[in-house]
Amino acid sequence: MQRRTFMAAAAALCALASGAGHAETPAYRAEYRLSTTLGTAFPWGQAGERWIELVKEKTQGRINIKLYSGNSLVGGDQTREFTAIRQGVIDMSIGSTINWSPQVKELNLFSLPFLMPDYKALDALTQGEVGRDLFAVLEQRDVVPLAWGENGFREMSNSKRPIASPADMKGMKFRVVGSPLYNETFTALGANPTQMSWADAQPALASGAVDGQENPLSVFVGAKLPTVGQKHLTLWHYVADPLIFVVNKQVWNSWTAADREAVRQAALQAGRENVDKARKGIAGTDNTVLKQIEAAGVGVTRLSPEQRAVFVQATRPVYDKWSKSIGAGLVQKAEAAIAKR
Ligand code: X2X
Repeated sequence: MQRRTFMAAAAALCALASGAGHAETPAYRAEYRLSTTLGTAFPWGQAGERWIELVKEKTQGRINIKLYSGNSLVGGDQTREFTAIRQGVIDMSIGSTINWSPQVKELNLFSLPFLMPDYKALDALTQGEVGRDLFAVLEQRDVVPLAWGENGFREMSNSKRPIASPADMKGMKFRVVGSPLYNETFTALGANPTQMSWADAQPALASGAVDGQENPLSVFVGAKLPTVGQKHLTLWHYVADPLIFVVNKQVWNSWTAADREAVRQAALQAGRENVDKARKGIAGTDNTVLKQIEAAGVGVTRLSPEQRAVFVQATRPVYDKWSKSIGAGLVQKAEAAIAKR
């Protein structure tokens, strides 16, 4: 009896030793691929660099990551990024909610026109129950969401004239991003929107094929849009796109628990730093970025509450229609969180 117990225990120990050996030394790849849309001239690309650096440090070099900005792993087509992460073409990403919304309809929440009046409203969503709900949606799609970052509030610029009312946008050609919601918003305002990738947008603006665009001020400045004739800027705060740090689920599962935690902590830290950087010179009392923009000869239009209300009213049917596809429950939860902020 004693002898049998001993033998069984010895066998179990052997199995454990070989099994544990595998668990502790999974096959790590020499390099993992991290996708972003914007490069290191922008807070977004810098967040990628920072995540890479922090992961390397926290895993003592066990996880090495290379940055592929410009969505180069999907030929520059940012609307294909989410699918590529699921398929394992991309291992990790810091992606905009807008770019993933064609596949994850709930992410259109942040693109509902005039849902979020200010940064507190944006934070109430990403840092609260709505943010957790959205992470749960992503978890069901073979990606592991780790942290929030920020592209920012998207302001409107054009080469033709100042815009203070939808009437000023009549017939104007706007480049919009890859969610049909944007086409509908700009159409409701009387403009002529055309959807294209960011890679195509810059030459289109430079050649005058399109008159205007909408992007956060950090992008307006980083991409030097005043040098391609974008001389009129309207601060209307109509939508904001947060960024989300994710890892492909299979890749995630191939790492040890300790390394996963290191990657998560690195994402949370890089995310916090990214939000601060994205708001620098734009939010609160620090308006150095706006001063820089005005110094470059750009006319800045700030909407009065009455002027803003006209835009809100004109886009309300789009808001109502898209609330249904996003999920009425989620939209109501978001509205309640914003009202309470
Ligand atoms: O394409 C854009 O406008 C950009 C860079 O802001 C996004 O990727 C959503």
